[in-house]
Amino acid sequence: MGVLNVTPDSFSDGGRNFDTAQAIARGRAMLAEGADIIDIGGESTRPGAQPVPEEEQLRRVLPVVTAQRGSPVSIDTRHPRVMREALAAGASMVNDVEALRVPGALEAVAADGCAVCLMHMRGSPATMQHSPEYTDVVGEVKAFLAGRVAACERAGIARRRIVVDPGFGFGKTLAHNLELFRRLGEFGTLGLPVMAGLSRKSLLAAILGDPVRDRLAASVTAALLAAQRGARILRVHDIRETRDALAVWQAVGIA
Ligand code: HH2
Repeated sequence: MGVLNVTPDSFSDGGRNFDTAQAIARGRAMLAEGADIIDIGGESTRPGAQPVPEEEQLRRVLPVVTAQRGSPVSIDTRHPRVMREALAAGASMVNDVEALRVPGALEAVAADGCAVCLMHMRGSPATMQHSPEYTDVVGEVKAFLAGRVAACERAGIARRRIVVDPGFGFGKTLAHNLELFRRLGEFGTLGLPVMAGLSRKSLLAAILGDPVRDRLAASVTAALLAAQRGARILRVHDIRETRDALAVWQAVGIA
């Protein structure tokens, strides 16, 4: 899954694809590089980010979603109206960092036949990195996701439409992120495909001990390790490099 943030302030590609024509070109380039899905977002959810009004999100994302019609497009939003309008414009997946907890989100997804990614986040982007605490991070994140899957099923969203994501960097310390990463395979017991988003995240900078250093090699390594731990969808900025790493792994095999 290729990340396409049509935002001025996303932590990694903010500003680069804020222009509509630029965003459309980047989406096409990612497909050409081998992305299977383009994940289009109009609101940064980086730590400390403030919400973007729905009207402004729609202005940012709708022309880009419409232009990618015919290719698999996911809309990265927690706002039900943005979900509905992006689905009407041709998106076939909703990727929600709030796991459809905003009132009206379950109904927006249930009314469509789209796929959905339910992600775990503790708190909100504005506050999530203020000393998050867990007694058993893997158990708590899994229980949260299982609860959201049950809520989806009650709302009429079939399990076959659902993907789950532990939400790396969303209300977690480095130790929490590493524990989740090490034990990512345990999410397989939920019986649903797992998505992992580690690309260029600050947890990689923390591992490297350098906040400004390029995170490409670390991101590709993280994607490969996530795939080896069973992740079925990798949410990444660098498509070609990630594809190359996966190709080598797949050619060698897992034996
Ligand atoms: N991470 C980000 C945004 N959406 N969705 C899922 N399912 N999983 C993730 O890990 C995830 C996500 C944050 O990354 P990015 O979109 O690159 O930055 P920003 O939120 O600043 O736009």
